[in-house]
Amino acid sequence: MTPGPHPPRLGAASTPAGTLVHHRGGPETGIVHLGLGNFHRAHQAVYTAQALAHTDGPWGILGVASRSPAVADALRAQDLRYSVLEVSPEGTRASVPAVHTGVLVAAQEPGAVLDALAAPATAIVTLTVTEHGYTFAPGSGGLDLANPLVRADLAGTAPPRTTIGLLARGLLRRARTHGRPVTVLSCDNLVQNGATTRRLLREFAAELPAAEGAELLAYLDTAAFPNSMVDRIVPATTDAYRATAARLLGARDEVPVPAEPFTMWALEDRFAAGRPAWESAGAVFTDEVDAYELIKLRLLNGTHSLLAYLGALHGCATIPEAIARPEIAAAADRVLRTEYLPTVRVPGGMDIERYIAELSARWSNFALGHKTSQVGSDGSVKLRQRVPEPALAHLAAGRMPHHLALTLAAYLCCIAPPPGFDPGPAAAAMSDPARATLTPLAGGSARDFAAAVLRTGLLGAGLAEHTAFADRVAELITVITTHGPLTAARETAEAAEPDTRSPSEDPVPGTPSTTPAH
Ligand code: CS2
Repeated sequence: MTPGPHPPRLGAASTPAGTLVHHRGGPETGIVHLGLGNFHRAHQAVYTAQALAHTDGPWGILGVASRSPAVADALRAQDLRYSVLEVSPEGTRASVPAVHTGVLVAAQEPGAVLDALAAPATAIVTLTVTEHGYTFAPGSGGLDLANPLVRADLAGTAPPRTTIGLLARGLLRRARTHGRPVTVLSCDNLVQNGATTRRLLREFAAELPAAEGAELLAYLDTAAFPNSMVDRIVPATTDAYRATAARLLGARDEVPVPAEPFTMWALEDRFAAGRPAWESAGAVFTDEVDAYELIKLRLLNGTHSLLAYLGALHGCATIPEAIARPEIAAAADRVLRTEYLPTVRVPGGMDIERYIAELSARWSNFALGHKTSQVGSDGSVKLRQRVPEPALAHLAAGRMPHHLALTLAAYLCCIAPPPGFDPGPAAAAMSDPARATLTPLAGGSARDFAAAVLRTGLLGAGLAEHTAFADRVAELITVITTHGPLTAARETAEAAEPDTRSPSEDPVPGTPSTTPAH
């Protein structure tokens, strides 16, 4: 479609019919979603729209942005419409899920958000608030009771500002008004995301005054917290994507969401009050979510982190640029196959070789141009989910996980560069809540730096005891800062054992063995 010089704003009247995923206007609201970012709008919203196209139901989504009003304002100006741009080397296609029934900004309208969470018609509360949004205490994985925002939410004298506080207060209100059960479905990249959300809410309840805490705990026992694995690479929107949306829609969309064609969702079928027919949109309901989760968190996300940090240090703005460097591609392949793969179990029916082949193709999507700075951001919370357990498993088996050490070394060179080392613009553009804590540690020798970082508990407690691992991280920091990331990648490959065994012949003790692909 060719837009005129001034295409109209996208809205109900200007949405090209062929782009609508489903055609039923205004489904009732059954889902309240916290986190109105791009990932939700290209993943769960699309599955829900497709499910509605297949089977009608009260599954409209009320989308809640945390603080920034930008997306909510744009959606309000567009009759809650936006486009998903599926970007591949073959071209781009646009679709309009049209599944949202309202939008709110929690920081501006906390009362309305609490009302929505407590509404009897709300059957599911979904979350995409990023790893950072769960207010974990650094290192421990528990709720950060030292965080002033968490403390304020516990005091309850002002409207809640953290996700856990908001959820706790909303669920408490449910308990007090009608007590109907609800499902809380985390769609973030956390190990056991459902169980983790439940645990954090229980920790919050335990800090409340006794009667209130008991009331919340009793209600939580009636709620469901299925675990889920979510997967779709979704970059940030740029003006170039806005121009593409205008070209494809003949209408101006201020908040289009670019996404790769691949999409995957595996979840436990434990819902307290019904759910959309997401399976009709390709979601996999399975009892093996744990296995899917670890495969995703390690093979995809863990390797992604290494690509982002090495790539950024080499001056690559995007992941496809990074993986086009043979040294970086080789490091990614080695960390994936020899250090992550032996620590996961492949669920029945999953073709792991195909999954791995797809990963390389997905990372090489130049048309999508996923930024290294985006993947590299919030590493202090992301790496905790990806690196320590596999590293500890290898160390316990008497093997040095050289490429996991390289991941950490490259991360540190990006976020807390040793004095005199310039990691480049992509690294500088990475945001990370731990920058302020880590930067002062980088002043001394690389050895002291790596050991001090592990002692912060950033990667959990276990790794700090492994001085050999800290020393390996330190050596690689030195190689990166003196000879660059490509030399570090080459040296890591040389130091690592040759990649001759199949992981199924040599599982890491204590982890389930990799079963052959089906
Ligand atoms: C990425 C993920 O930013 C990151 O850390 O690894 O956002 C990744 O793109 C998604 O999990 C893909 O599903």
